[in-house]
Amino acid sequence: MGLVIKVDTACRMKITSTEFLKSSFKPADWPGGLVPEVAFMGRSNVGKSSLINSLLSVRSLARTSSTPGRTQALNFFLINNQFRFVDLPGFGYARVPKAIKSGWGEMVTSYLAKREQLVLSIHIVDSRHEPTTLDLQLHEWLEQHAKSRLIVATKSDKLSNNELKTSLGRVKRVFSEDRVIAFSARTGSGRNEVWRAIESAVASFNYPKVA
Ligand SMILES: Nc1nc2c(ncn2[C@@H]2O[C@H](COP(=O)(O)OP(=O)(O)O)[C@@H](O)[C@H]2O)c(=O)[nH]1
Ligand SMILES: [Mg+2]
Repeated sequence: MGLVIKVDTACRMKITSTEFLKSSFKPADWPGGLVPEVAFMGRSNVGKSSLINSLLSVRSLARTSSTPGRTQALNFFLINNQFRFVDLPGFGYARVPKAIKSGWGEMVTSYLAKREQLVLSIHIVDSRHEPTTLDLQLHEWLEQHAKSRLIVATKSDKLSNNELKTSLGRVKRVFSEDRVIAFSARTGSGRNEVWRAIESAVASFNYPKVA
């Protein structure tokens, strides 16, 4: 199956359709079909839903995933009938009981480790704060498992240019990464750059040959 991704000259992804597919609590519930997937992860309240909504130019599609009972699930969205966004549960939220916290690891790790059509893991951090221990653990895991990954430092509008520069330098240093994209859901800054990364990850997916 060929894949055509329409972008305008500014390389802004043209969203023709977005559809909430389902919330899944176990691997048997993950949607079928070898459709490339981009997963979004980060600690609770980091701005994950706002990033997804901004990318999709909707006000509250990703809110679906914050309705009670769904915050611990993997939430799947189909975009342009061509690829999926997967909203992973936020981690490290203090009010979440320990049992659920460790459940995050198990369910998400199993998704990240086993999902063959996962083409990009977008790890969201807050540009104002030092990455947490859980952020470092997640990053290390993705690196060790050779997962394509992208770090997005969000809420960049809350910092001055100088502060942002310092912060991005720190994030790169802490994660030993060359690339961190600064993003703001408020101004849309960084949005096209995130889309370009998603676009090339999705385009890299090799559909299995159909006999
Ligand atoms: N100023 C600013 N606030 C943001 C940004 N992204 C998220 N927020 C705010 O941060 C809070 C948490 O955002 P949300 O997207 O729900 O985080 P999630 O828990 O990771 O899904 C909300 O009050 C958002 O309005 C951003 O880029 N800039
Ligand atoms: Mg959310």
